[in-house]
Amino acid sequence: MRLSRYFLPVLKETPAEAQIVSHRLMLRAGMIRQASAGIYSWLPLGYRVLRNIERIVHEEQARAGHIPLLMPTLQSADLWRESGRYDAYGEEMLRITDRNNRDMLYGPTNEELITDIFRSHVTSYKDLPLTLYHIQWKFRDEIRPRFGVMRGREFLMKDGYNFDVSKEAALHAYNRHLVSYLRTYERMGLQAIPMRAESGPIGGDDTHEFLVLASTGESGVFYDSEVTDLTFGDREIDYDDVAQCQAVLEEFTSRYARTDDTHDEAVFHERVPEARRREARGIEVGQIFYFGTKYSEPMGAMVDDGQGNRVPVHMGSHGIGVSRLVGAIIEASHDDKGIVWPEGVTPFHCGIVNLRQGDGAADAACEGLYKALRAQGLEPLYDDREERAGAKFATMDLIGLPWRITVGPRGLEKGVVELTSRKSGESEEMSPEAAVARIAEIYTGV
Ligand code: 5CA
Repeated sequence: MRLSRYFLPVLKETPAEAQIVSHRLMLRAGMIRQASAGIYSWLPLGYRVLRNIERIVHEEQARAGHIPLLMPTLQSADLWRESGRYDAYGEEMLRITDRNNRDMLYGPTNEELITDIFRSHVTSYKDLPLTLYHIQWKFRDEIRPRFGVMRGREFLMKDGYNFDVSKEAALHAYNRHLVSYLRTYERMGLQAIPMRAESGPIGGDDTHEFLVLASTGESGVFYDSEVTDLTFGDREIDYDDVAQCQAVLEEFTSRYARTDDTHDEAVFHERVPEARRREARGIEVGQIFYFGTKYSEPMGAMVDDGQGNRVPVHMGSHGIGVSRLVGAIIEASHDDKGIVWPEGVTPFHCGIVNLRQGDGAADAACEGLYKALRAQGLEPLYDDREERAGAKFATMDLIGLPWRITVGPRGLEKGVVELTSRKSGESEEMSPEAAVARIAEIYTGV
């Protein structure tokens, strides 16, 4: 993309309404624009990051054997009356009446709708196990929408639902989700720690939240510092292997790590030596639940269990805060100049800064780099504007592309351009061909 033809409305001033750094940077970098309280338009740069997060989520769900579909945002109130949640959900639910006076709602979550799909089509244990998921907008009329996309009213969520014949099988689905989430967040450059949590309006006893440690997080967390040493890495997982998934769950959840809802000071002191006790704040970027037959029983989602009985299916639901993640990644990765995107989610793979737009050699070198990078399947952002070098650098630093190639007449006389890491700030001179090769190599396997 050439910046002169792009739509990147960066702000010079720091917006006064934004209280936390990710919100400020998202506004300044022209990623989002508030449409009304807690509701945002995703401008082109922000939309690219959102799509990258979705892509990683889809890829990791496919790896775990989960099947994508798409349910609507608007739902019929009648389904929610069947589960008993229509009245119970309270003020957070946006209730709508259509022209025929039918009660509708903008879905805050989809347990009822997916259970209705399931019960209409599946009747036998032979069709199980089954996990269906979608990535769709949700609406929760939060009392205090704040921090930009972190606590929105309209927000994008990946929500998945498993259907299993027994509790045992459903707990494997729970473990499988935990494992696949660890991999998903790591690909986004995040450490998200599974912590024992409260299930709230979704229900059930087994639940973990995934938290990214950040001082601006809305959740209080208490944990054994050893949990921060764990990494998932590129281990091979067979998602059908019950013992392997269970072992990963145990590895990542056996140490004390709880949100303030479930924290127990006495247990914390008993289980964790003082030097390893940590109290901090975290951003909840996902949550997994096992709630058994809470929805299948009242809604009649039954299967033949192979022994002549019709039994309600065991279910769980599993969510990832897709739009919240954009903010969470920025909270975890920025400096005083702007965003520092992890390679997995960056909106463009690298920037090209032309220090002397209009200079024949500099223009030709930039064009050459631009084409060569694209030929490698990479998307560079080429700053081809007639701007001062300082302004171009400031924009690149603000929008946080992990790599920048700087091209100027002086370097070109020596046959070199400069490759700079946004994270370390270190630069290296090399030929344009070497810069392209280096960037292509960096993104192999990301
Ligand atoms: N049905 C279940 C799992 S699919 C569910 O709704 N879970 S949830 O309530 O925990 O939401 C899943 C994730 O969505 C949360 O972990 C959080 O990351 C994100 N989320 C929840 N509320 C908001 C909000 N108001 N703004 C942005 N993201 C949110």
